[in-house]
Amino acid sequence: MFNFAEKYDEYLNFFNISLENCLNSVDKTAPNVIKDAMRYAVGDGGKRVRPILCFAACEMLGKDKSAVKNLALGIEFIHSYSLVHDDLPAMDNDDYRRGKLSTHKKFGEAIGILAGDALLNFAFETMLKEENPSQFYLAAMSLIAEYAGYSGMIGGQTLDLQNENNANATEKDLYDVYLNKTAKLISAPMLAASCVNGKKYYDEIKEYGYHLGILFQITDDIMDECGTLEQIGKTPHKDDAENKLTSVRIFGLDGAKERAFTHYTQAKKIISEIDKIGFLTAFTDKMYERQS
Ligand code: GRG
Repeated sequence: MFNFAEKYDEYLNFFNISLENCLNSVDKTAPNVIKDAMRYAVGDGGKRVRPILCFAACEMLGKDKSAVKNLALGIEFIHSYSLVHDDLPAMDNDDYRRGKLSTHKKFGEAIGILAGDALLNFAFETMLKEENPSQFYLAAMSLIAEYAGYSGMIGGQTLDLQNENNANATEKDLYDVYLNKTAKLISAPMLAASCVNGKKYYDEIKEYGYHLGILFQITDDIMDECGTLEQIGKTPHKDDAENKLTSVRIFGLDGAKERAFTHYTQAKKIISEIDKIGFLTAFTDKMYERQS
Protein backbone atom coordinates (compact mmCIF):
# COMPACT_ATOMS: atom_id res chain seq x y z
CA MET A 1 0.00 0.00 0.00
CA PHE A 2 1.40 3.42 -1.01
CA ASN A 3 2.60 5.60 1.86
CA PHE A 4 3.42 9.22 1.00
CA ALA A 5 5.81 9.89 3.89
CA GLU A 6 7.80 6.71 3.23
CA LYS A 7 8.07 7.40 -0.48
CA TYR A 8 9.06 11.02 0.18
CA ASP A 9 11.84 9.86 2.53
CA GLU A 10 13.01 7.32 -0.03
CA TYR A 11 13.35 10.06 -2.68
CA LEU A 12 14.99 12.46 -0.21
CA ASN A 13 17.51 9.85 0.96
CA PHE A 14 18.32 8.89 -2.60
CA PHE A 15 18.90 12.57 -3.41
CA ASN A 16 21.02 13.21 -0.31
CA ILE A 17 23.28 10.21 -0.97
CA SER A 18 23.62 11.17 -4.65
CA LEU A 19 24.41 14.76 -3.67
CA GLU A 20 27.07 13.71 -1.18
CA ASN A 21 28.72 11.41 -3.75
CA CYS A 22 28.59 14.13 -6.36
CA LEU A 23 30.07 16.81 -4.08
CA ASN A 24 32.79 14.39 -2.97
CA SER A 25 33.76 13.93 -6.62
CA VAL A 26 34.77 17.58 -7.12
CA ASP A 27 38.30 18.33 -8.23
CA LYS A 28 40.46 18.25 -5.09
CA THR A 29 42.87 20.82 -6.51
CA ALA A 30 40.22 23.56 -6.81
CA PRO A 31 40.39 26.36 -4.18
CA ASN A 32 38.81 25.25 -0.91
CA VAL A 33 36.77 28.43 -0.51
CA ILE A 34 34.83 27.91 -3.74
CA LYS A 35 34.20 24.24 -2.95
CA ASP A 36 33.04 25.19 0.57
CA ALA A 37 30.75 27.93 -0.75
CA MET A 38 29.22 25.59 -3.37
CA ARG A 39 28.60 22.94 -0.72
CA TYR A 40 27.14 25.54 1.66
CA ALA A 41 24.80 26.93 -1.01
CA VAL A 42 23.44 23.57 -2.10
CA GLY A 43 23.61 21.98 1.36
CA ASP A 44 21.18 21.76 4.27
CA GLY A 45 17.88 23.58 4.37
CA GLY A 46 16.45 23.09 0.88
CA LYS A 47 13.17 21.23 0.54
CA ARG A 48 14.46 19.44 -2.62
CA VAL A 49 11.11 19.93 -4.32
CA ARG A 50 12.54 19.79 -7.84
CA PRO A 51 14.58 16.55 -7.53
CA ILE A 52 11.66 14.87 -5.77
CA LEU A 53 9.33 15.90 -8.60
CA CYS A 54 11.87 14.52 -11.07
CA PHE A 55 12.15 11.11 -9.35
CA ALA A 56 8.39 10.82 -8.83
CA ALA A 57 7.56 11.71 -12.43
CA CYS A 58 10.17 9.26 -13.72
CA GLU A 59 8.73 6.40 -11.66
CA MET A 60 5.17 7.36 -12.58
CA LEU A 61 6.17 7.11 -16.23
CA GLY A 62 7.83 3.71 -15.84
CA LYS A 63 11.61 4.07 -15.36
CA ASP A 64 13.57 3.78 -12.12
CA LYS A 65 14.56 7.08 -10.48
CA SER A 66 18.24 6.34 -11.14
CA ALA A 67 17.55 7.14 -14.82
CA VAL A 68 17.18 10.83 -13.88
CA LYS A 69 19.63 11.03 -10.96
CA ASN A 70 22.13 13.30 -12.71
CA LEU A 71 19.37 15.47 -14.17
CA ALA A 72 17.80 15.90 -10.71
CA LEU A 73 21.18 16.90 -9.27
CA GLY A 74 21.75 19.33 -12.12
CA ILE A 75 18.38 20.99 -11.62
CA GLU A 76 18.95 21.37 -7.87
CA PHE A 77 22.37 22.95 -8.59
CA ILE A 78 20.73 25.39 -11.02
CA HIS A 79 18.00 26.18 -8.50
CA SER A 80 20.59 26.69 -5.72
CA TYR A 81 22.71 29.00 -7.89
CA SER A 82 19.61 31.07 -8.66
CA LEU A 83 18.89 31.46 -4.94
CA VAL A 84 22.51 32.51 -4.25
CA HIS A 85 22.36 35.15 -6.98
CA ASP A 86 18.85 36.24 -6.01
CA ASP A 87 20.07 37.00 -2.47
CA LEU A 88 22.91 39.28 -3.67
CA PRO A 89 22.75 43.02 -2.90
CA ALA A 90 22.14 43.84 -6.57
CA MET A 91 19.07 41.59 -6.60
CA ASP A 92 16.92 40.84 -3.55
CA ASN A 93 19.61 41.66 -0.96
CA ASP A 94 18.61 39.01 1.56
CA ASP A 95 20.73 38.00 4.57
CA TYR A 96 18.97 34.68 5.17
CA ARG A 97 18.18 31.68 3.01
CA ARG A 98 17.23 28.13 3.88
CA GLY A 99 17.24 29.07 7.56
CA LYS A 100 20.89 30.19 7.58
CA LEU A 101 23.00 33.13 6.41
CA SER A 102 22.80 33.59 2.65
CA THR A 103 25.93 32.48 0.79
CA HIS A 104 27.32 35.99 0.13
CA LYS A 105 26.76 36.92 3.80
CA LYS A 106 28.76 33.87 4.87
CA PHE A 107 31.56 34.04 2.27
CA GLY A 108 31.50 37.65 0.99
CA GLU A 109 29.93 39.04 -2.15
CA ALA A 110 32.63 38.06 -4.66
CA ILE A 111 32.69 34.43 -3.55
CA GLY A 112 28.86 34.46 -3.50
CA ILE A 113 28.83 35.47 -7.17
CA LEU A 114 31.47 32.89 -8.05
CA ALA A 115 29.74 30.10 -6.09
CA GLY A 116 26.55 30.73 -8.10
CA ASP A 117 28.51 30.70 -11.36
CA ALA A 118 30.32 27.53 -10.32
CA LEU A 119 27.08 25.73 -9.43
CA LEU A 120 25.61 26.56 -12.83
CA ASN A 121 28.64 25.05 -14.58
CA PHE A 122 28.70 22.11 -12.20
CA ALA A 123 25.04 21.43 -13.04
CA PHE A 124 25.89 20.78 -16.70
CA GLU A 125 29.10 18.93 -15.83
CA THR A 126 27.04 16.62 -13.60
CA MET A 127 24.26 16.05 -16.14
CA LEU A 128 26.90 15.22 -18.76
CA LYS A 129 28.39 12.53 -16.51
CA GLU A 130 25.66 10.19 -17.77
CA GLU A 131 27.24 7.29 -19.66
CA ASN A 132 26.01 6.80 -23.24
CA PRO A 133 23.22 9.41 -23.03
CA SER A 134 20.30 8.70 -25.36
CA GLN A 135 18.81 11.33 -27.68
CA PHE A 136 15.94 11.54 -25.16
CA TYR A 137 18.38 12.28 -22.31
CA LEU A 138 20.01 15.03 -24.39
CA ALA A 139 16.54 16.44 -25.16
CA ALA A 140 15.92 16.57 -21.40
CA MET A 141 19.17 18.51 -20.89
CA SER A 142 18.25 20.89 -23.66
CA LEU A 143 14.86 21.51 -22.06
CA ILE A 144 16.50 22.18 -18.68
CA ALA A 145 18.91 24.68 -20.28
CA GLU A 146 16.02 26.45 -22.00
CA TYR A 147 13.69 26.52 -18.99
CA ALA A 148 16.45 27.88 -16.74
CA GLY A 149 17.75 30.40 -19.27
CA TYR A 150 16.91 33.75 -20.82
CA SER A 151 13.51 32.58 -22.06
CA GLY A 152 12.80 30.80 -18.76
CA MET A 153 13.88 31.48 -15.19
CA ILE A 154 16.41 34.23 -15.99
CA GLY A 155 13.86 35.90 -18.29
CA GLY A 156 11.29 35.71 -15.48
CA GLN A 157 13.71 37.21 -12.99
CA THR A 158 14.37 40.03 -15.47
CA LEU A 159 10.64 40.74 -15.82
CA ASP A 160 10.35 40.65 -12.04
CA LEU A 161 13.05 43.31 -11.65
CA GLN A 162 11.41 45.44 -14.35
CA ASN A 163 8.09 45.30 -12.53
CA GLU A 164 9.40 46.37 -9.13
CA ASN A 165 7.61 49.60 -8.16
CA ASN A 166 5.43 49.35 -11.26
CA ALA A 167 2.12 50.58 -9.88
CA ASN A 168 0.39 49.76 -13.18
CA ALA A 169 1.43 46.12 -13.31
CA THR A 170 -1.38 43.87 -14.50
CA GLU A 171 -2.48 40.32 -13.88
CA LYS A 172 -0.81 39.39 -17.18
CA ASP A 173 2.50 40.88 -15.99
CA LEU A 174 2.21 38.81 -12.82
CA TYR A 175 1.52 35.59 -14.70
CA ASP A 176 4.39 36.24 -17.15
CA VAL A 177 6.77 36.58 -14.19
CA TYR A 178 5.39 33.54 -12.35
CA LEU A 179 5.35 31.26 -15.38
CA ASN A 180 8.97 32.01 -16.22
CA LYS A 181 10.60 32.68 -12.86
CA THR A 182 8.98 29.86 -10.93
CA ALA A 183 6.75 27.49 -12.91
CA LYS A 184 9.37 26.62 -15.52
CA LEU A 185 11.84 25.31 -12.94
CA ILE A 186 9.03 23.35 -11.27
CA SER A 187 7.97 21.89 -14.66
CA ALA A 188 11.49 21.21 -15.95
CA PRO A 189 12.28 18.22 -13.67
CA MET A 190 9.02 16.48 -14.62
CA LEU A 191 9.32 17.29 -18.32
CA ALA A 192 12.92 16.05 -18.22
CA ALA A 193 11.62 12.79 -16.72
CA SER A 194 9.04 12.63 -19.50
CA CYS A 195 11.80 13.10 -22.12
CA VAL A 196 13.82 10.25 -20.59
CA ASN A 197 10.67 8.10 -20.81
CA GLY A 198 10.27 8.80 -24.54
CA LYS A 199 8.19 11.98 -24.00
CA LYS A 200 5.39 10.05 -22.34
CA TYR A 201 2.48 12.30 -21.21
CA TYR A 202 4.60 15.33 -22.14
CA ASP A 203 1.68 17.69 -22.84
CA GLU A 204 -0.24 16.66 -19.74
CA ILE A 205 2.86 17.12 -17.56
CA LYS A 206 3.54 20.52 -19.12
CA GLU A 207 0.02 21.65 -18.19
CA TYR A 208 0.30 20.10 -14.72
CA GLY A 209 3.71 21.74 -14.15
CA TYR A 210 2.26 25.12 -15.10
CA HIS A 211 -0.53 24.93 -12.52
CA LEU A 212 1.68 23.36 -9.84
CA GLY A 213 4.36 26.01 -10.42
CA ILE A 214 1.91 28.92 -10.18
CA LEU A 215 0.34 27.30 -7.10
CA PHE A 216 3.85 26.98 -5.60
CA GLN A 217 4.60 30.67 -6.15
CA ILE A 218 1.23 31.88 -4.84
CA THR A 219 1.55 29.78 -1.68
CA ASP A 220 5.08 31.21 -1.31
CA ASP A 221 3.57 34.73 -1.50
CA ILE A 222 0.94 33.86 1.09
CA MET A 223 3.60 32.47 3.43
CA ASP A 224 5.78 35.57 2.87
CA GLU A 225 2.80 37.68 3.95
CA CYS A 226 1.73 35.53 6.91
CA GLY A 227 4.84 33.52 8.00
CA THR A 228 7.84 34.12 10.29
CA LEU A 229 11.60 33.80 9.61
CA GLU A 230 11.55 30.45 11.45
CA GLN A 231 8.67 29.16 9.34
CA ILE A 232 9.90 30.23 5.90
CA GLY A 233 13.70 30.26 6.43
CA LYS A 234 14.12 33.73 4.91
CA THR A 235 13.17 37.30 5.83
CA PRO A 236 9.34 37.60 5.79
CA HIS A 237 7.28 40.54 4.41
CA LYS A 238 10.16 41.58 2.16
CA ASP A 239 8.04 41.46 -1.01
CA ASP A 240 5.55 43.90 0.42
CA ALA A 241 8.23 46.22 1.87
CA GLU A 242 9.96 46.39 -1.53
CA ASN A 243 6.82 46.84 -3.58
CA LYS A 244 7.37 43.59 -5.44
CA LEU A 245 4.86 42.32 -7.96
CA THR A 246 3.13 39.50 -6.09
CA SER A 247 -0.22 37.72 -6.18
CA VAL A 248 -1.06 39.27 -2.79
CA ARG A 249 -0.46 42.75 -4.19
CA ILE A 250 -2.54 42.14 -7.34
CA PHE A 251 -5.40 40.08 -5.84
CA GLY A 252 -5.24 40.80 -2.07
CA LEU A 253 -4.68 37.99 0.46
CA ASP A 254 -8.12 36.43 0.01
CA GLY A 255 -7.88 36.77 -3.77
CA ALA A 256 -4.46 35.07 -3.76
CA LYS A 257 -5.94 32.21 -1.71
CA GLU A 258 -8.74 31.86 -4.27
CA ARG A 259 -6.19 31.73 -7.10
CA ALA A 260 -4.21 29.12 -5.22
CA PHE A 261 -7.35 27.01 -4.98
CA THR A 262 -8.06 27.39 -8.72
CA HIS A 263 -4.55 26.26 -9.72
CA TYR A 264 -4.63 23.47 -7.15
CA THR A 265 -7.90 22.15 -8.60
CA GLN A 266 -6.58 22.29 -12.16
CA ALA A 267 -3.28 20.62 -11.24
CA LYS A 268 -5.03 17.86 -9.29
CA LYS A 269 -7.47 17.14 -12.13
CA ILE A 270 -4.66 16.68 -14.67
CA ILE A 271 -2.30 14.63 -12.53
CA SER A 272 -4.86 12.32 -10.96
CA GLU A 273 -5.77 11.09 -14.45
CA ILE A 274 -2.26 9.88 -15.25
CA ASP A 275 -0.76 9.18 -11.83
CA LYS A 276 -1.25 5.49 -11.11
CA ILE A 277 1.14 5.54 -8.13
CA GLY A 278 -0.49 8.48 -6.34
CA PHE A 279 2.66 10.29 -5.15
CA LEU A 280 2.33 13.37 -7.35
CA THR A 281 -1.39 13.59 -6.63
CA ALA A 282 -0.66 13.59 -2.89
CA PHE A 283 2.26 16.00 -3.45
CA THR A 284 -0.19 18.44 -5.07
CA ASP A 285 -2.35 18.31 -1.92
CA LYS A 286 0.69 19.01 0.29
CA MET A 287 1.70 21.92 -1.89
CA TYR A 288 -1.74 23.47 -1.51
CA GLU A 289 -1.92 22.79 2.22
CA ARG A 290 1.44 24.43 3.06
CA GLN A 291 -0.10 27.94 3.12
CA SER A 292 -2.72 27.09 5.76
C1 GRG B 1 18.99 35.15 -10.00
C2 GRG B 1 18.95 33.95 -12.22
C3 GRG B 1 18.30 34.30 -10.99
C4 GRG B 1 17.05 33.86 -10.77
C5 GRG B 1 16.36 34.04 -9.52
C6 GRG B 1 15.01 31.67 -7.67
C7 GRG B 1 14.73 33.04 -8.14
C8 GRG B 1 15.02 33.38 -9.55
C9 GRG B 1 14.33 33.96 -7.28
C10 GRG B 1 14.17 33.66 -5.82
C11 GRG B 1 12.93 34.23 -5.32
C12 GRG B 1 11.71 33.47 -5.71
C13 GRG B 1 10.46 33.86 -5.03
C14 GRG B 1 11.74 32.53 -6.62
C15 GRG B 1 10.59 31.77 -7.06
C16 GRG B 1 10.81 30.34 -6.85
C17 GRG B 1 10.89 30.02 -5.41
C18 GRG B 1 9.68 30.15 -4.56
C19 GRG B 1 12.06 29.61 -4.96
C20 GRG B 1 12.25 29.03 -3.64
O1 GRG B 1 12.20 27.65 -3.88
P1 GRG B 1 12.07 26.60 -2.72
O2 GRG B 1 10.97 27.04 -1.79
O3 GRG B 1 13.47 26.76 -1.98
O4 GRG B 1 11.94 25.27 -3.33
P2 GRG B 1 14.33 25.68 -1.19
O5 GRG B 1 15.26 26.50 -0.35
O6 GRG B 1 13.41 24.83 -0.38
O7 GRG B 1 15.05 24.89 -2.23
